[in-house]
Amino acid sequence: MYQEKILITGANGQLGRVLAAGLREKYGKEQVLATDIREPDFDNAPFEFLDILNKKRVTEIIKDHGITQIYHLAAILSASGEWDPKKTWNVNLNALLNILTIADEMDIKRFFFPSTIAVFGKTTPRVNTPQDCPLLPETVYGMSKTTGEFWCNYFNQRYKLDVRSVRYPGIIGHQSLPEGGTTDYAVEIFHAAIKGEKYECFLGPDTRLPMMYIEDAIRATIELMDGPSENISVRTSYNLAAMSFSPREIYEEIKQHYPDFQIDYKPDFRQQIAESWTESIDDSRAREDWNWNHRYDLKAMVADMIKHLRLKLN
Ligand code: AKB
Repeated sequence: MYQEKILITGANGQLGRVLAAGLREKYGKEQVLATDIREPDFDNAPFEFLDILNKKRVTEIIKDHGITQIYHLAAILSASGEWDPKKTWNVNLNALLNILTIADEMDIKRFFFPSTIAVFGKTTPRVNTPQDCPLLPETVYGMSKTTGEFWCNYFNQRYKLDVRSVRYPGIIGHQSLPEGGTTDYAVEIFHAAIKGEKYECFLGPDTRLPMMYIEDAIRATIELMDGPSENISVRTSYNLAAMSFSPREIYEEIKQHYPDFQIDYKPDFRQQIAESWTESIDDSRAREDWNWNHRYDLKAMVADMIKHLRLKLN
């Protein structure tokens, strides 16, 4: 009987660990191989160390485990990417090119590439950003993801590799604290509120960005990968949206649960990155092609985050 065998790279990150759990629920624990450069701290399911720049090891793992689908999540995010731009390019783009090439050579059935709102720049329409629009990213992370989208499209057009991708907004989840991103404040703020601490926000109060609850992000990923190939009309990356809010707006919503919660705004270098992105996204192509629909708005997301984090932190 044919069984999918799934490889996740960068599986210890904010998305990876929740995606691995979701895919294990769907395909069975042994069918999903998590890999990362860091040891996992969360479960004892199949795991291998993998430096994504080690092409030989990537090939061996795919071969040894009989991999049929790849979710290539390994990447350095927008804020930490600026500390070492060349390393970021190497990890985010050169490693992608390697694994796309291997995927094509080894007949991988489906390949997932996570893109991001960081592909947008100051020439992109800021409100209701369309699917097809000018991309002039200002971070090396955004540059690598934009170029990555073009390579994914190229591998699909030229070699018929079934590559699928979404442009994730900032992701909010209770499972872990994200590291190195510009949207990380939207998770950190919950930890401060629940611990009874004042939160110092590294973005200004009115910086609105597209955001999504992790439950929606994981469901979107699995639904996109499940859909029939002929429905997938975008092979660069789909715009994907759920909600948009500013630090002030999420603070006000959290205050409904924690009336004494306090916040200070001390914008740092991440403010400039956030300002180069857009505010809200038109994701109608995803909604038309594979019936994407978000479930969580700001209110529902805040209530669910608090419910889960209260149990975890208290
Ligand atoms: C980041 O802030 O770098 C990421 C992203 C929006 O891709 N969360």
